[in-house]
Amino acid sequence: MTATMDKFLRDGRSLLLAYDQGLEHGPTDFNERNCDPSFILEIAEKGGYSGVVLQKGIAEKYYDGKVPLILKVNGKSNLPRGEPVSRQICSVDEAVSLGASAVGYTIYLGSQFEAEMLQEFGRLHELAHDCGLPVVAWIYPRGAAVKNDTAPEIVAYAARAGLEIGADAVKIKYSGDTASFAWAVRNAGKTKVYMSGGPKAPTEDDFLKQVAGAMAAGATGLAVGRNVWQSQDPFGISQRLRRLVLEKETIEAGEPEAN
Ligand code: FBP
Repeated sequence: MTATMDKFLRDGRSLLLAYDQGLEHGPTDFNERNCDPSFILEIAEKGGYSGVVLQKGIAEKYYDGKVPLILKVNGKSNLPRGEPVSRQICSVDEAVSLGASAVGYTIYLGSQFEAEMLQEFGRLHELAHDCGLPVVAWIYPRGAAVKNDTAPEIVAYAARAGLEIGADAVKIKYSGDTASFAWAVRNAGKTKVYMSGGPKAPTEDDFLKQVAGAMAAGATGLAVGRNVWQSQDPFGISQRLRRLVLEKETIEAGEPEAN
């Protein structure tokens, strides 16, 4: 069976709000306001997001069905040292019962444990598609073999790997400029490409220029977390992102430092 990202697309574009950082990074990312999952779901709904990304514990206790859910089914903390590996911690059946419209899985391409993650992804892909759920691959080249995870050839490799392994959408880091990101998008073929937000940019305009660069390169959209819910005005920046991504407004694409 095949599965599509259609539920997350509006006129070919999509804006996702990511909130799995509590596991990936810990509460160091949070403040009094954004550590509350209900606040994030409010941003997702009122901000007009196409989807929200949660781990299963948050989905189980807080998800209200107002915005389509991408359930992250693997994850890890940032405490272990050494080569990164992220294993599956939630089944496709659980994702379905939690109301997910897609599942997400992170692969650290280039890690010593790449083979384990690729194999697990293969099985997940089969089971998810059997249930009609699309699969979003977070492909983050990482580990001792990867010197620069935002180098254009590495970002393009991540995009291509997404297509090769059957991802319906791939989430990759920005490569720093429109031309090199366009090459990554080209290599992803029919796999949808989402730019990953990254740590909070020095200014909102810096971030928006980066997003504009990714959209000009042909990306489907953006999967963003910290640049929205760490903002002083999460609803304001959501509105600017919505215009840029979903309403196809154009601003000059800048070339800030890649994250
Ligand atoms: P951000 O916009 O906050 O970077 O979120 C995107 C994301 O992919 C999250 O889904 C994930 O938790 C995080 O980045 C992982 O960041 P990293 O592994 O680069 O520290």
